[in-house]
Amino acid sequence: VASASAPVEKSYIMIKPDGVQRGLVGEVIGRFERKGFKLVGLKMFRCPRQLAEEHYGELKDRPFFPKLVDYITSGPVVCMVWEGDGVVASARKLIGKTDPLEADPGTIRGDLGLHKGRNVVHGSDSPENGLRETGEEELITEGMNVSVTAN
Ligand code: RTP
Ligand code: MG
Repeated sequence: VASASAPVEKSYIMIKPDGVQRGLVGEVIGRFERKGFKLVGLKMFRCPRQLAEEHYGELKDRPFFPKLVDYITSGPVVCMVWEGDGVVASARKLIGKTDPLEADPGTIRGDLGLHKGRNVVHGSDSPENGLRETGEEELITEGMNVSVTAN
């Protein structure tokens, strides 16, 4: 029996600077909406260097790390939190393999990208990292059932 206080699974999805610059924000959001996950947070911002270094901290010893941080901080990103059972693994499937040339057609990277270092979108790689990357303070989890009919 699941505990009533177990947190709902969340994935942090970030449209990277190349995705924003190329006008792919609507395309990416639309894919997650159509899949049926619940959007509980959304903002556009310029990622500070220190936050980018923390976000990709597991990769800090890799040779491409400085370029990765330069790129993520090079322009605005659109950050989202999507919620639902299985959202982390499903989002990784929707996004596709890291290298867009290897990503299957039908995935975001497979359909929309060319370069490993410009691969349109980030998605959390585990439910634990999903919770770590999303935090709680800016999420909207209530009030989604309001009628859209006026009066
Ligand atoms: P992300 O975290 O951005 O969703 O990407 P990922 O899980 O598919 O891949 P990850 O291993 O976490 O790497 C993070 C980002 O680093 C860049 N990268 N470059 N030159 C290279 O060999 C290389 N490997 C990774 C990619 O932009 C990747 O998305
Ligand atoms: Mg990753």
